[in-house]
Amino acid sequence: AKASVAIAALPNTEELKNSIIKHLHGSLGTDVNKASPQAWWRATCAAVNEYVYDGLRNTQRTHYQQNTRAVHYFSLEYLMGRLFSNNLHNLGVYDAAKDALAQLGLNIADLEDQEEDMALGNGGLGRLAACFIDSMATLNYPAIGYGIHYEHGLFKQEFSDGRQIERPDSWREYGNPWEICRPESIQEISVYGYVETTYDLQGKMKKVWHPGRIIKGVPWDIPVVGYQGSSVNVLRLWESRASDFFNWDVFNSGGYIDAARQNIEAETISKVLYPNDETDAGKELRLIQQYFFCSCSLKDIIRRYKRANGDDWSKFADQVAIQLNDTHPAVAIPELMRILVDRAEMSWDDAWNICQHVFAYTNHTLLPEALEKWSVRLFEKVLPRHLEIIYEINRRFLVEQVDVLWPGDNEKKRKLSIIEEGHEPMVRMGHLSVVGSFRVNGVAEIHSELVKSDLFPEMVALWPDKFTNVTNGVTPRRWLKACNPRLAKLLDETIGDEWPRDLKQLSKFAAFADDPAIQDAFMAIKQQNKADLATVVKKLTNISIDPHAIFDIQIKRLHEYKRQHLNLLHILALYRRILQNPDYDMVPRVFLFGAKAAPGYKLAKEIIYAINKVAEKINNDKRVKNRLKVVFMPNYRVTLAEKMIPAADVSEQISTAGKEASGTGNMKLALNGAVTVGTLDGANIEIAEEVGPDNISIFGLTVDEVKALQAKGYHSWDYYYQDAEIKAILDWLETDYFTPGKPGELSAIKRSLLEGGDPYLVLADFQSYVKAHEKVDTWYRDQAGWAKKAILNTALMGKFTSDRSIEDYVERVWKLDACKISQQ
Ligand code: DL6
Repeated sequence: AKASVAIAALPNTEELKNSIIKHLHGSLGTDVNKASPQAWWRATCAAVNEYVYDGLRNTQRTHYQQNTRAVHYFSLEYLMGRLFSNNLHNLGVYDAAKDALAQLGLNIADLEDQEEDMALGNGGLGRLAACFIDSMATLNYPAIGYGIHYEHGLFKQEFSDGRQIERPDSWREYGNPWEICRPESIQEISVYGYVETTYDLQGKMKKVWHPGRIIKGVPWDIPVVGYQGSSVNVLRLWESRASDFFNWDVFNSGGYIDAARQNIEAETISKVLYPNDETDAGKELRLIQQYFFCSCSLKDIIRRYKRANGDDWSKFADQVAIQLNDTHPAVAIPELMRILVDRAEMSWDDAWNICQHVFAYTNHTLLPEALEKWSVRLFEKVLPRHLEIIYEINRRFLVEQVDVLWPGDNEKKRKLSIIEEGHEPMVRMGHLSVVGSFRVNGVAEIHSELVKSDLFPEMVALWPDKFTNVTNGVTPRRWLKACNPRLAKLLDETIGDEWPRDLKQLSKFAAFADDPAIQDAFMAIKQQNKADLATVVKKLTNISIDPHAIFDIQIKRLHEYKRQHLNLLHILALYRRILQNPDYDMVPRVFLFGAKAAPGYKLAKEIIYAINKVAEKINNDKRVKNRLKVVFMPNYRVTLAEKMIPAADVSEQISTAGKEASGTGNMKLALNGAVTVGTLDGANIEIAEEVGPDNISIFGLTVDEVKALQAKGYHSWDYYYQDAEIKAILDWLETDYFTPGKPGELSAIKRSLLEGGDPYLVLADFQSYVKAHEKVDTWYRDQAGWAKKAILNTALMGKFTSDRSIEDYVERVWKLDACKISQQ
């Protein structure tokens, strides 16, 4: 019932062909005889944009006419990947475009490869934001994504003798056909300076912030096309520039160099995405990035609100919901307070009442190192007025909330204070986010429980109804329909074509799990996808892999808690068994990795190096007889994920229980028919509930067991001394077997697991993990049985669409109405 099509008429093959040629001539200034693939790609994008813009205009006009309540998604990261095939699929013109291009003598896949990934994010959090904006447009919810228009996205990864090298990512060096600059909506923001306390004639105190610098925010809009053209929403990304006003002054006084320097400083703000874990470097710049995009976005929201509602603020909280994607945009809370109290001259109580009905906060991690804190000193320097506002929010919170529930309890006040005391006092952004929001959610059932029990138990006592869960999801348009067209076609033929917008329909596919014809078709598709991936692997790494082996895939950021080194230890165990027993019987396995390590994260980079060195040895060892292959794919990103996921037999989701908030790769892989080897962590638990114990291989300690083991005292040395296999593998890594002539090159892993205390319990889970893989090996030998498991994984993944996540946010948090778009 919600379906509506924002675009009046979609093109057929002939019309698209004509439009592509028209743009080749009229927009690109070239000709069919000499156009490069890049020019063809741009001309095709321009042809597609004619329809996208039609939908965009209709959507924006309808929202304005109906004065709709909207959600504003504030995120420092959007990991969009490529938009070409996604937009064609969502418009429903992919086949028409493919045919049009074929008639012009072009292969659509070659044009797809012309596009750089839009990698404005690190990993799960940024990719989730990208899936969410797709779903919000598909479900016709009025929504805007706000973020930063980074000049350089996440670094490109290369390997040099197995070591990670980072190269800059200049994704839009030659422009990006999907974005529109909107100079008419430029905003100016202030930083630095000092605060003056003044009094008016009635003796009323007023704070005046005299900023030290003014920066211009230039918005770039990227249309977000909903599936079947439902709505076309906008992702608005801000680029920083020096303010004209400020620059002019300096320039006039003869300071050419100064003016240029100030330009560079202002532009630095949107220059680079911070790879997570780099928080120590450039803290000041990172805080300014956060404030820059929050302030520009709030001003943009207020401008739009005032255009529809004038100066009457009474409906603001009815019209505006703001979702904070982690604490990165938490500074939006004091910024809105500043705008309301200092600029709109509202009373503190009225302003706070608005804030508390506008903001909601999603927590994405429990890892202490990822919970943001900013030094009071830094805040005072960069945002002096905001620090005062945070102090006042905190004072009232401690007096009016904490002291009422726990009178005179200073320990509680110390623990709950937004300001952490100590040698270097800090602003706790998590506390600020909880205090300033009306809803707080975690991203999987278990994670939301841990947010309540371990992270914010006192906040729960203060506001029990504030906390909720929204389990993550992924868009089935990109992560099945577009990336796995063969499986999508089989689904269309067996269960109809409604599943991309109603993923629960997939459950109908379960009825075919025992059907030999569908089993054969499903496995044949997997085989073709694996053969395609083998070609990509050969091209990128020069390693030959056999598509008949089990493809066992671990793709995610590199982090100790995600335990790529546990996977490596298992590979070493298999290799050792093969060397000890030349007839060791196992189904041939290809272990594939894809992961970037934060540039400053030493151990993560050592793990990459070790995997590459072990891979080199195993892949060239004739005695292995192809039972084992190990591949580390360079430069893992969305586009590579789209090639790896459809080809996976086994999905590695092996984090220490309690550490992975949700995971979304786990959902994408299972959706494409991979069987998970996983711990009871994050959304794995909910995946296991959906697919049932016969179709997933669970291992390892549970959250409670992890806590109990750590409470009693975990001694990794015990596992080393008591388990001969563990000891042999770790000792092996210290020799020069994998790095001839250079013993000790791979010893970092052993050191962290023994001297370092093995903080993520790799050794404790090792044998259980080995058994989980033995189970997979046994399962795979029965091909019909395996086909059934794979089919059921796809069929029972309906819960994990991001459409369901968005409906949960709408119901539990945003209270939005869908808006049917009318055509002009
Ligand atoms: O919620 C999206 C994604 C989860 O699926 C991952 O489990 C979680 O690790 C990730 N969290 C982050 C943390 N960043 N910060 N802050 O990326 O979020």
